[in-house]
Amino acid sequence: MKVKFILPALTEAKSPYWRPIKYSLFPPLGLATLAAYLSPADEATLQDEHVEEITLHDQLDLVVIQVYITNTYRAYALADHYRAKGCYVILGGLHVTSLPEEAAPHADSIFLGPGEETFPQFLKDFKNKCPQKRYFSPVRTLAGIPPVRRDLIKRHLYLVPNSIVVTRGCPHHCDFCYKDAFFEGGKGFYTQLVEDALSEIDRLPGRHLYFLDDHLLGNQKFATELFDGMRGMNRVFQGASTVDAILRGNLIEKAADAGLRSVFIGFETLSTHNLKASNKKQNLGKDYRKAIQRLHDLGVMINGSFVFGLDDDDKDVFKRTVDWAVENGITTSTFHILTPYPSTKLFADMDKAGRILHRQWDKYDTRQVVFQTTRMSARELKDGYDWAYKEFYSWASILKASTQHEQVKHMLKHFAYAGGWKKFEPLWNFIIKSRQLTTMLPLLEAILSKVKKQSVIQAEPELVRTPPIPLES
Ligand code: B12
Ligand code: SF4
Repeated sequence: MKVKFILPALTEAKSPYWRPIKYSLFPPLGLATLAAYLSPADEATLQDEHVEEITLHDQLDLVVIQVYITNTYRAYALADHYRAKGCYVILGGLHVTSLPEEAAPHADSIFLGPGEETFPQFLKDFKNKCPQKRYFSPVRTLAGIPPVRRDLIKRHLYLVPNSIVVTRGCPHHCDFCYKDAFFEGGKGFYTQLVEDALSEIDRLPGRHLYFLDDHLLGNQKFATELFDGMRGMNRVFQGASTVDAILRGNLIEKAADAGLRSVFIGFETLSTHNLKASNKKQNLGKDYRKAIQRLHDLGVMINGSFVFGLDDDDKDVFKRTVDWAVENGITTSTFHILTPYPSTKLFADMDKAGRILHRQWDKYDTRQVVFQTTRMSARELKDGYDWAYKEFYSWASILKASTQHEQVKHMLKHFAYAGGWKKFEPLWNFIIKSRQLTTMLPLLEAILSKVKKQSVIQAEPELVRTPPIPLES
């Protein structure tokens, strides 16, 4: 059987905001995960429209398309194209799960939620010529999943070919997050077996890993065993956590020992009212500064995530937030305009209150205002968001934030990392176009080298001037 897996381009990849470096970061891990369920006799290809052109003239038995909110229209167009040619087309992923009725007319079968149970079931049904129209599985486990088909990933097209997920979901329930909608009807947080996760890590070449898990430290027992197992594997890695997990016990020390060098943290807002209103309970009453200090002491850089436009935000929120991030030595920041994804509690509440301005999903990219604001106008929100990015990534701010660290090496790394991410766009474009991305990997690994507490005098000589990889900025 001939099968093609497609990650359609987010429409934005063609807009003036398009940043080649951002879309050449990670390969389509979800699709490579699904491809592992094919039989050895099947012929599989995987195409990621962010980094290559989709071949449209091929004749296939099965076309598997992943739909995110921002690539929805492109995904539907590709699905319609292949169905018109007589190929069997299946659609799944976050947006299909949120709005199955919208997706169904574009597919032969649709899939709700994670695919580890439903996709192999579908393959059996398909081979027996009795595929269902809709698949949903309340069973959620990662025990015994086959190894991700990394052979289908064109590694040379990505800066971070070694992206990995060892858990699914998150233990928390923030109102604006995709998570509860996607995992509805089954477990919302579960992990791989530690041995399987360690084996997958072992199979990955090089040193650098990027864990794309929503909350790598979310299950204390699993994370402890994972980090213990990773000690001595000589890895450097990046991942995401919450403030409370960083403050709890000694897990973060174990993570740093295992090679954690930069962490994505959802601070989201400095307002207690906003935290309460968003059900972001795990941040409530938590000492952000203490968590930051702990990470800095461990030499771990921070990518802070912030949301603008929550109901308690006024026009001063942008300056307040940027000043705070700079003063606290946050290395990179990811700012978002609040975006109500369909099927979230936030969307339901806003829809009920008549605050959803439109349903053009390609504009739901966290850079545009799609809802009725309260304490400032939509224009003020958009301008403030743009200003925050500009201000945070000005050389003056980067310099000021870098000098908040105690160790010289940490200061230099911070400066190189933040500057490299936002200030050398043309250079990145050149590197991507000339297909040289993989040559940057050793530099990335070097910049993520360990900062030792005493290293004020002994800064390691291999410090380089390169790439940062904040997830969503
Ligand atoms: C990596 C990533 C990216 C990467 C690239 C994506 C890639 N190469 O896969 C980059 C950095 C480019 C990116 C960009 C953006 N992203 Co993003 N990203 C992620 C992230 C962190 C991980 C994705 C991943 O690999 N997951 C792990 C794999 C195993 O899971 P999966 O992909 O979901 O696949 C599983 C299932 O969905 C299912 N499945 C998927 N497709 C199909 C198809 C079929 C047929 C079947 C059967 C099953 C199936 O099976 C898989 C195995 O279970 C997710 C968060 C998350 N936890 O998923 C956000 C996430 C997907 N991103 C999101 C958003 C909003 C964005 C941005 C708009 C944000 C921004 N402001 O920058 C931009 C897009 C900008 C634009 N141009 O429009 C949202 C999407 C919300 C939604 N409802 O669609 C998420 C959920 C983050 C969040 N918490 O809100 N992102
Ligand atoms: S902590 Fe992060 S991943 Fe978990 S529910 Fe909240 S926003 Fe989503």
